[in-house]
Amino acid sequence: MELRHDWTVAEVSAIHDLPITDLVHRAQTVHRAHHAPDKVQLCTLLSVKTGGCPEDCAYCPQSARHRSNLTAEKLLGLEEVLVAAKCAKASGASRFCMGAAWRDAKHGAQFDEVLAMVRGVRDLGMEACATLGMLDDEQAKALAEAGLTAYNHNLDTSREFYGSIVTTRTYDERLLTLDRVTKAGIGVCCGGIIGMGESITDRCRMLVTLARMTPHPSSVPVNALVPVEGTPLELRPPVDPLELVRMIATARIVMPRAMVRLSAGREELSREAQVLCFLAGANSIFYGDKLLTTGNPDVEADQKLMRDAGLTPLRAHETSLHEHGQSDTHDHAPGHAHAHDCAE
Ligand code: SAM
Ligand code: DTB
Ligand code: SF4
Repeated sequence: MELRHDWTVAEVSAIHDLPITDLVHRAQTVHRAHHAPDKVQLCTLLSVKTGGCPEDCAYCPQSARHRSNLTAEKLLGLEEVLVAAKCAKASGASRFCMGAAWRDAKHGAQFDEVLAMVRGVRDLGMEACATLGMLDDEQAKALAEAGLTAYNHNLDTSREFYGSIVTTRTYDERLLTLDRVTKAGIGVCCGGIIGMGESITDRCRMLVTLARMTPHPSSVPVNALVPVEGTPLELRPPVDPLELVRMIATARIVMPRAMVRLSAGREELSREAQVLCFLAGANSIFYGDKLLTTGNPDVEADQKLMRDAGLTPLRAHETSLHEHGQSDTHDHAPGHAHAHDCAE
C-alpha cells in the first residue's frame, strides 16, 4: 500500500464520517498491513520542568497565565530523571518522554542537562522522546547527536481554530520547529487534542496537515481534552469516546506507518472504549500513573487490560524501524531499578 501525501480535507472528512463499522474495518486493514495487530507501545511521561510557562495554551494547566493549582518547579536533576526512567522500564515501558513547560528550549546549562537525560535514557535501551517547546537548528542537531528518538511538538488543532486556543505563538512557528526536527534526523511526534470546541472539519484539517508532511510524523498522539480547573477550558463537556475512535481510525488510514497514540483522557474511557481504539488502529499509549501533571490509569489496571485483551508490549527495537534514523539497537544496559526507588 503506497503512502500518500496529497490528502484533501474532502477526502479525509469522507473517511472520518463513514459508518463506524466501515471506518474501523478500513483502519484495521491498513493497520494489519503495517503493524503487528497484538502489540502496543508503552510510553511513560515525566514532567522534568513543571509549570510557570509563559504561553497561553487554553487547555494547559502549566501556563502561568491560568489559575490552576500547580506550583512551578525547577528542572529536575539527572539522577531523579534516570531513576524514573529505570522504573518505567522495569514496569514494561519501552519509551520515555520528558516534557518541559518552556516556550522554547533553554540554552546553556539547562539544555546540557536535558541532553544528558536523553543520553541516559538511551543508554537504558529505551527510546527517548522530549517536548521542550520551540527549537532552533543547533538545538535540534544537539538532541539528534544525544540520540533522541523523537521530538513531540503538537499542532493541537487546525490552523483555522488555532487562534482560539493559543495566542502567544503562531501555527507557522510550530511548523518551523517540526521542520528543524525533521532536518536534524529526529522522528517527529505530532498530533493534537479533541474536545476543545473545534468542529469535525477542524479535526480533519489537522489530520490533513499532518498527512501532507513528508515523511508523515513517526508518532501521532491523539489526546482527548482533560479539562483542568482554572484553565479556560475547564468547563468543556467530556469527549464522546466514539469521536476518539473516529479520530484514531482516520489518523491510522491516512498515516499508515505512524505509531498512533491513544494519549490524554484515558482515565475517562471504559476498557471497552479503549479496546475499540486499539481496533481502530491505536498502537501506543501513555503508561504510568501520571501524564505530565494530570492522572492516567494505574499501571496495574493497564497491565490487566493488556492481559485480558491479549495484547503485548512492543519492545524498543521492535518499534517500526522508520521512526529512528540513528542506531537504535544498543539494548546492552538493562535498567536495574531497585524496587524501593520506584513509587508505588
Ligand atoms: N511546552 C511544550 C509544548 O507545548 O510543545 C511541551 C509540553 S505540552 C504539555 C505537550 C502537549 O500536551 C500539548 O501540545 C497538548 O497537545 C497536550 N496537552 C496539554 N494539556 C492537555 C490537556 N489538559 N488535555 C489534553 N492534552 C493536553
Ligand atoms: C501529548 O500529545 N500528550 C502528552 C505528551 N504529548 C507530552 C501530554 C498530555 C498532557 C496532559 C495534561 C497534563 O498531564 O498536564
Ligand atoms: Fe506551555 Fe506547552 Fe503548556 Fe502551552 S502546552 S502552556 S507551551 S507547557
